[in-house]
Amino acid sequence: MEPGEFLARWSRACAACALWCAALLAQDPLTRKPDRVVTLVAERFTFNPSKVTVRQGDLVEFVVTSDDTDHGFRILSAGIDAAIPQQGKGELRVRFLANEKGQFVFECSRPCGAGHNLMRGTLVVR
Ligand SMILES: [Cu+2]
Repeated sequence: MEPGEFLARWSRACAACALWCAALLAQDPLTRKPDRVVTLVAERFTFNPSKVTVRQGDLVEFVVTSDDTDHGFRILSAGIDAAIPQQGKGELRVRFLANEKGQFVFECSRPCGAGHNLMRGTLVVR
């Protein structure tokens, strides 16, 4: 093989690889733009709204803030469990890929008082 042809082959291969990497990044749930951004407010002892409906296939980003103390945001079936900082200390952003249709429970996962066990909502994927 001529040196020039060798270089040309390699540069074509590199260009293909770069395109492939860009395509992968665009699909990656960590880097791609969400289809839905859902804002939730947590306060003793509710989430507002407490029912969220999304479409199957959506990449959903939850943006959760607290109106009082520390809370948690858990979707057990999705392996999500993260802390919601207390009021004024920022927000939680967490992503959920709605692969499966159905109803899922989201709930508080940090003991926050007498009604903690009742602090839950429903995520509907349809
Ligand atoms: Cu709680």
